Amino acid sequence: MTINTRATEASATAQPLDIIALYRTMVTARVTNDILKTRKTQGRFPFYIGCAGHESMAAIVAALHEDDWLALYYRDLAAWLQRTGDIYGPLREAYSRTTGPMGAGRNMPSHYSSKRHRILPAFSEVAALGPFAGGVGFSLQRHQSQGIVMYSTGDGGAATNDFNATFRQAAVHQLPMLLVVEDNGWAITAESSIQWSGSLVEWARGGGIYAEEVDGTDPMATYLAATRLVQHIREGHGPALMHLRLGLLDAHSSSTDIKTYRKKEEIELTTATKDPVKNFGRWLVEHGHLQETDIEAIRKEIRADIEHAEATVLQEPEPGGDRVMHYVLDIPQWQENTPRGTKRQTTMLGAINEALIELAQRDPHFFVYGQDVGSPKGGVFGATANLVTQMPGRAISSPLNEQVIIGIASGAGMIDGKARCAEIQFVDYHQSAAQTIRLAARILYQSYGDWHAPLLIRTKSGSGGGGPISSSTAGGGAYGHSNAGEQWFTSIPGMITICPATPFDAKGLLLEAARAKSPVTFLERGRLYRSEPPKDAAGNIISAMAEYWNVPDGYYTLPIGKARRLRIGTGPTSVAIIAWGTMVLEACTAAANIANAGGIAVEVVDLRTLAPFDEEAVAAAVREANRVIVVTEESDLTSFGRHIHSWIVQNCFYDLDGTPAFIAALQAPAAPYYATEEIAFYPTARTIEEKIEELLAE
Ligand SMILES: Cc1ncc(C[n+]2csc(CCOP(=O)(O)OP(=O)(O)O)c2C)c(N)n1
Repeated sequence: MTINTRATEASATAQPLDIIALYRTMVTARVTNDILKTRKTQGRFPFYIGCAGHESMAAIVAALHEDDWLALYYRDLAAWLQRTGDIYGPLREAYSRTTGPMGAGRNMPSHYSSKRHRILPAFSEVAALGPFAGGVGFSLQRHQSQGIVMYSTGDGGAATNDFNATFRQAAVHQLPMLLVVEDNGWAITAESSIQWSGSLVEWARGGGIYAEEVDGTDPMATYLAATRLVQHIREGHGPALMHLRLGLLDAHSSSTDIKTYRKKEEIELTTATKDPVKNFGRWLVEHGHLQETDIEAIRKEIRADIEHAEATVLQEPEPGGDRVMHYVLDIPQWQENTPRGTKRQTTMLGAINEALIELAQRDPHFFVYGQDVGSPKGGVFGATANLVTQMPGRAISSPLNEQVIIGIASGAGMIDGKARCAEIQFVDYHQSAAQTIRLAARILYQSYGDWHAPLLIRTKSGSGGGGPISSSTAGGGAYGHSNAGEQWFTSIPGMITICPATPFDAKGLLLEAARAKSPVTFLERGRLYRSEPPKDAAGNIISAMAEYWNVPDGYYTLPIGKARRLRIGTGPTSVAIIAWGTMVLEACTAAANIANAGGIAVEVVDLRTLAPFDEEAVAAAVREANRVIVVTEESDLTSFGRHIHSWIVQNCFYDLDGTPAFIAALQAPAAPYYATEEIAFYPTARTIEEKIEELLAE
C-alpha cells in the first residue's frame, strides 16, 4: 500500500513523499485525538485539547528535513507524529506518566517537546515559543547551517506580542524560519477577524517576509506550498510565512462547550468541507492510491494499535509528590581556582569588559546581543567596548525590543546548552520581555530536565549612571532608569540572580554565571560601574574593601550562591549588616565610622548572589552578632530585602538580642531626578549608621 510519489521535482527538500504514510500519520492523529477526547469525558484525566482539523501540519513537517527544528503548538499532534513516529508519547502525557517524553507527566497534555527530535518545548502561553524559535534561527544562521526552524501558532497567536517579536526577529535578521499561522477561524470564542486587520499575507510581505495563503483543508496543497516555502528559505531568500486556513472540528478544548458559541450550521459546514483527513482519503481514492475499503481498514488497524499502546501506558508509573522539586535549578559545580593573572586596579565596567572578552575567547559561539552593544561605544555604558574592537562580530546590536533580545539569546543557547549574553539597557525595560524571561527559567522544570535554556542577562540597575547620588555629574537616572529590580527576578523559580558590589567579584561571578545551565540575571549597579572603593567619614579608603578593586588578568571564577563576609573594626562583632550591590559600599562606610568611633566590630555580609542566597553565611553572621540590619536599595514594598528579613526572623529568631532592622528606599517610584529628592529617596551610609546606633542602644 505504500507508494512513493515525488511531489516536486524542483524542490530543494526533495524528500520523496510517501503519501500513504502521510495519510496514516494524519489518521493516527485523528484517532488518538478521538480516543483521548472520549477518555477525558469518561473522567480518566482532567483536560484535553485536540487537533481535529489541523492534521495537515503533518504535510508541513514532511516537507522539512529530520534535523530542522520545530516549535509546535497544542493543535500539532499530527506534526509530532510525523516527526517522531511516537504514538506512545501523547498517551503518556495525557495519562501523566513518568515515561512521558515531553515533560515526564509534569505538564498538561498536547505540549509537544523533545530535545532528541528537535521539537522545542511548547508553552501554555499562546505563541510564546516564538522568540525562542527566533533564537534558534539566529544561531542556525550564525553557524551557516542549512537548517530551518518552523514555528506554528493559531490566528489568536498571531495577535500576541510574542508573535510580533518573532516576526521582527525573523524579518530584521532574515532568519531561516517558516512561520505558520494555523487559522481555524477561532481563538476560543473569538473569531479571527478581530486578531488583525487587512491581509496577513500583505502585512508579512510589507514587513520583509515572503508569505502565502494556503488551504490547510487540502493536505497535498499544504505539502506543495510548504515545499515551495522551504525551498525559498533554504536558497537563502529569507524567512517565509504561511497563512494556513483550516477548520476547527471540535470545541476549543475539553473545558469548552462548542454549542455555546458556534452556530449549528457553521459546525456542520466545517465538518462537511474542512476535514483534512476525510479530504485526503477521498483524494487518495480518486487518484487510485487507495481503495474505498482501505479507508476504514486503515482506521481500524490504527485504532487497534493505539488501544494496545494505551493499555501499555496505563501500566506505567505516575509521578509521586517526592519529585516536585526536581529540575528547578541547575547551578554549576564550582571548581576552586586561584586567579593567577597580574592584578590591576580597575573599575567594575573594566572588569565586565574583561570578562566578556574571556567568554568570547573561550567559546567561539558566545555573543552579546542588545541595544547599541555593537557600536564602537559598546552599549550606552561601554560594557562591550573592548569586545567590539577586539573581537568583531561578537557584540551585535539589536532592534529596540527587549523580548526580541531575550528570545535571541535564550533560543540560541538552547541549541548547544551554552549561555549567550542579552544586554538589557536598563532593568526597568526588561518588563516587555518579562514573560519570555520567566519561561526561559521554567523550561528545565517543565521539560523535566530534557531542555535547558541557559541565558545570561546583564542589565544596569539601581541608582547611578549619572545623578548626584553617583560619582558622576550627569543628571539623575530618574524613573525608567533607576529601579533596583531584584524582586522581578528573585521571585522566579529557576532563575539565578547575582548582584556584585566590587570589580573583582563582578568579573569572577560573570565568568561563572556563563557556565550556569539555568538563566542568570546579572544586576549591574550603575553607581558602581565607575566607583572607587568606599571611604570612611575621614576620607580614608576602607582597607577591607580596597583589595577588591584589584582585578586579575585572565580567567578566574567565583562561586554562585556564596556570600562574602567582611569584618570591619576589632573585637567581637556587635551588628551584622546584610547587603548587596551599592548598599555594600554604604554599609561599609557606616560600619567603618561606627567602628572608628566606638572600638567595636561590624560584619557586612555581601550576598553577591541573591537567588539562591547563602543561608549559611547569613545565619552564621546573625549567630555571632545577635543584632542584624538588612539594607536594600529597593522600594520598601514586597521587596527581595523583605524576603531576607523575613527569612532571618523565621530562622534566626532565637539568635537575636534586638529588633531585626530593615532599611530600604522609600515607598515611591524610583527615583526622583532632582538631587535633594533623589538623595531623600535612597538609604545612605548615614541612615545605616543611625540604625546601628539605635540597635546598640536597645
Ligand atoms: C498569552 C495567552 N493568553 C491567553 C491564553 C488563554 N488561551 C488559551 S488558548 C487561547 C486561544 C488561542 O487561539 P488561537 O491562537 O487562534 O488557537 P486555536 O486554539 O484556535 O487553535 C487562549 C486565549 C493563553 N493560553 N495564553
